[in-house]
Amino acid sequence: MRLGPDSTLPENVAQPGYDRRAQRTGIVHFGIGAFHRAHQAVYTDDAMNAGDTDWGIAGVSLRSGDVAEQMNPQDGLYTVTERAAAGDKLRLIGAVQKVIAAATNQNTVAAAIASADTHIVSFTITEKGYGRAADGSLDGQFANDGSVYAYLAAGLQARRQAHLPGLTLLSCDNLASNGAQLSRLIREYLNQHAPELTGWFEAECTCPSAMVDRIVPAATQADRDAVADILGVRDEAAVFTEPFSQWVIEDRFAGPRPRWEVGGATFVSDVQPYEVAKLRMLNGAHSALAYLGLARGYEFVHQAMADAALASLVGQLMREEAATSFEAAAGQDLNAYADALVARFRNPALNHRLSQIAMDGSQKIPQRWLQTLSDQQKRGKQCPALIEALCAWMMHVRGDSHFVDDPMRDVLQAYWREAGNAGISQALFGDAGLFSQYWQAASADVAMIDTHLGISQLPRTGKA
Ligand code: CS2
Repeated sequence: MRLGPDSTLPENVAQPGYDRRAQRTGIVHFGIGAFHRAHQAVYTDDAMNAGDTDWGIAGVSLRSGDVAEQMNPQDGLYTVTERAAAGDKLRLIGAVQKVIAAATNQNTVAAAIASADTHIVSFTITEKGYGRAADGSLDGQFANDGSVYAYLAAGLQARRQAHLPGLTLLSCDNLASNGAQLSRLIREYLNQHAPELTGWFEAECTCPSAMVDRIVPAATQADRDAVADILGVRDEAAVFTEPFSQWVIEDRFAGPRPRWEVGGATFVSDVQPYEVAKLRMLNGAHSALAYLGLARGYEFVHQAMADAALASLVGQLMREEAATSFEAAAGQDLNAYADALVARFRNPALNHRLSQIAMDGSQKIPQRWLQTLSDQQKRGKQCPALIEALCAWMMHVRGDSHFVDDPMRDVLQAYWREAGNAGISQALFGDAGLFSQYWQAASADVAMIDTHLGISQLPRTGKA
């Protein structure tokens, strides 16, 4: 039996306290993966439990129909399991109403965006989903019919024609200044494909930035089996996460919004210090653990953290390199933040795979590492921990003995082949290097990279 509105669940599983059928759809969300279901949808559920109405979520899945198949037969219902050493806590979430598989339902997506009930379109489409070229502008090839921008433009066009007000377009991905980036990319898309909409978009829509945080390891079959044992029905859309959750949102909405603050979200005029702290400290440490940990044969984050050498490197990366690279907000205690991150990484109940974090490194390291390196370079400070992590990433993408999951894999491996071991640091981070717009390595950095890569011990021809 599948989970559904008629399922009778055990008493210790918290359930929506509102009438789901009486809710209109107020939010269209692109990228309805595990992260959204464990984060923004929970805050929305909290707001609805507190009495807010008409913030039901229509999820859009861009890549495959899998999520639609997981969620629609369950009427959008799913459970969130919070995992801590002390045990698991389950909760049923009712905020998601349906999932639209975009590829086969293009008009339905546009109609959802153009509905008078919709006020917010939000996004968790991962770093690569934004289709940014190396310089941050819109990658022309990406802006095809199946991109998020094409769906958005069709929906906005219909909205404008119906004389409906604009929307809040809310990025919830781990990009620096995610709202500003989204706004720039949409504008570029519209300029090229629907120039008549650009003025309306600029006048009527807003793109607030947001810092989102919750660790959500990908669910396994064993996780879902364990939940079925507890629930007595199968939940194919179940998500598993940590107790911690944070959401800091720039208070710049084009229209109404749910009271997400009921669930602990905070609204601020400037998200940047929170976003930068999170990207450079949490995500920066995560990526370091991923590449260094995988190279040492670990599988999960908590295992890598149990390695004293790695824990110490991550401490140095967060406290001495990342935390000192930017101006904290008033009252933002970065040392306490680092302490809390260490405790979260050590959560033994959360099997967070290093390989999940290692994915798409080319899209992640600019905002997680390279911007720190660049800011510290301006202060004349070296970052040995980050350099060590960077080397582990370079070796990782060379992919000698494993599959590399990264949209730039072929480019990066061609760089390795062409530049060879002796030239790779320059090719990637030198003058005109592939990533030089984020950070250009000084000669001392290049020397450090070469030492770490053990250039003299490596075959000088690189990968065949
Ligand atoms: C992780 C993030 O997969 C990754 O790259 O660093 O998904 C991380 O778990 C979240 O940003 C935590 O909020």
